[in-house]
Amino acid sequence: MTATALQALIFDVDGTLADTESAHRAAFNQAFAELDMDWHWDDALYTELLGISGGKERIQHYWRQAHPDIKALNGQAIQDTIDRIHALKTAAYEKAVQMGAVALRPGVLKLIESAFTDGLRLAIATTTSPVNIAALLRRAIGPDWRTHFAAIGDASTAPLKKPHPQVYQQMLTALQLPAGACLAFEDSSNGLRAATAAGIATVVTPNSFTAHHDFSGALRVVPDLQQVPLAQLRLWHRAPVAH
Ligand code: XBP
Ligand code: MG
Repeated sequence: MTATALQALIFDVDGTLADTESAHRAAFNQAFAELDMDWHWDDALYTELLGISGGKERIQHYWRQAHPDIKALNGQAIQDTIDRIHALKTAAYEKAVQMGAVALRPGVLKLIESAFTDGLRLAIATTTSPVNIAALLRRAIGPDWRTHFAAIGDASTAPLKKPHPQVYQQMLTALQLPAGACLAFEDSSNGLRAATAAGIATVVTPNSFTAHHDFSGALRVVPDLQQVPLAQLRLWHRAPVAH
């Protein structure tokens, strides 16, 4: 039985708030094409590459895998190229989201609004870039989307990417709450490991890219948040039974 009452919900973004990875993959491929690179990430390869959190880290990992001769190049030239690819990718992704390419997953908006109305504090703990969060939530919630979130942790605040717990630890500090007063929502094993390493009980909603991941240690694994009202979350939080 958890002694601390539930006071905050901490949401991952990609794959949790919305099924974004197909749009991310398309944006990566668009950036490669814009730079006349003979790279193309299909679904199967991208599913594998999602084992690496962070777009820039994913590009570097693939570059090393696909072109071992990368070692001969100087580090700065590599980083400059990765930064350029990622900047083009982020611009393409932001545009796609603004055009409606991505929608919130079932039950997410209802939970955000009922939790906010009920006085729970909301936070975001993601690996992605701030511009991607803004594009998604501005379209899904509206221009005042930020007022719903007491704290936001992302690539600009947490350079140590999931499964490192840094971004979740930052949110606990920002919320000034113990891990026991929070619940996290994730879609991937990297995300689950990051949240649980920060001591936060985690509800997992897998998606087509992460259904094969190991979710041992999750508080609950559910197909989506549609059938998960706030009252149910409070019950799970009060009586945690690890999955
Ligand atoms: C998942 C990620 C991100 C995205 C791409 O983020 O690993 O890197 O795949 O976004 P989350 P960037 O923690 O929200 O699940 O290219 O901006 O990194
Ligand atoms: Mg995710």
